[in-house]
Amino acid sequence: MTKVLLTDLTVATMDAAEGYGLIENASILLEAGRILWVGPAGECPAAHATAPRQSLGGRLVTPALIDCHTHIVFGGNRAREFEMRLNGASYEEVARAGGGIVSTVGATRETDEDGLLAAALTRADALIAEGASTIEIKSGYGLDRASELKMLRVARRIGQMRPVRVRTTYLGAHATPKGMDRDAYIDEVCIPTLNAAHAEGLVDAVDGFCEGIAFDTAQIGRVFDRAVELGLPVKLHAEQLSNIGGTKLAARYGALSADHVEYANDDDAAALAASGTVAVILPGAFYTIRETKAPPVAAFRTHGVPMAVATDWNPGSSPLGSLLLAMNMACTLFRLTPAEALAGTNRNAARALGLNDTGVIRAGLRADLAVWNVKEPAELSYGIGINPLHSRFFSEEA
Ligand code: DI6
Ligand code: FE
Repeated sequence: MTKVLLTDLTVATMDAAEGYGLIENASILLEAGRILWVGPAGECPAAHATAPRQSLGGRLVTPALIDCHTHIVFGGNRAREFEMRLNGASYEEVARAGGGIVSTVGATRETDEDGLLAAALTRADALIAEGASTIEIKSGYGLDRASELKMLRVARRIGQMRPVRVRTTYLGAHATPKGMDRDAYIDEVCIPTLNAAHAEGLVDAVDGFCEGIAFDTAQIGRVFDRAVELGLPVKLHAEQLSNIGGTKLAARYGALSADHVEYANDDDAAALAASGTVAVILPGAFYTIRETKAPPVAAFRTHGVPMAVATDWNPGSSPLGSLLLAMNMACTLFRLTPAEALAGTNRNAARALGLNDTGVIRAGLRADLAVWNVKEPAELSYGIGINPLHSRFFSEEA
């Protein structure tokens, strides 16, 4: 990309500890996929004044959005199960009909790589259409070596086929395959599969589901120990349905993020603050499972825990394909401010993925920008089911 001076815009740089870092009548100079300069139009250095200009017609520019927690590679869907439950079926009846996470594992194992890719691309496209430049994608519906590797390969291919950066997360410790013992699964399948996936260069981070219905802290700890040996960062689904110590475990391992965290307490928030771990808020799952315990947002603020917001897009607990709607829900359900919700889908989402070159508009960082047909940043969280994206700039640079 040659030099271009974006003019006639308002920018929310998000390059501030609080608020939007708003500059009205701003200009942004881009070159070769990088931000060269940003500031008030009147202060643009003379050396840049001759660069080709592109007027943005008074629109708002923010960092491009980042969905830092998704499970968008999966086979089938669970609409039937949703319908059965609303027609009065009990949990047992749904399970007997093959519902729940095992049904997605079955469908994911049965679908070949191209089939999984075609479905996942439509989901990635929906996120891109709302201004996303970076998407995290987890495995975790394969639960055997071949199927977990297949999911991660599909995730990598999305990043090659679309103008979007994909960060892959190995979530082998998501559930136990039918008929297998949890400890045996962790030691004989999950960890060996992590080794294989890492050897193929398919893993950017390692995640787990720490919950009574999934894995305890000792089991997750064994997976994390291997991640540390491989030099991979960790993150954790923690305290979603109960408090069993996942958040403190994540903090002990210096995790990039602890996700869900509805049942986290004040001590957990202090631990996250001390380890610099991001709390990822996932209102789509809270809404879908009709949870009533909200995450401890006030404690996160008091202790200075950075908060991110993501879709958790998955076929079971969060079939939510809109990051803008996740922002709205974070505000309405959890009382995040619109500035916190926006930081949650750019600056803090980048941090939850260990990325320090995107998520903020600052000289030297990637030219990942979203241009919106709105006047003020609060409109992005305020609308429900409205997509005001005008255009997007994506830094192709490796
Ligand atoms: N937490 C969740 O809410 C989902 N996974 C997880 O770790 C549930 C996934 C599913 O039901 O398919
Ligand atoms: Fe999740």
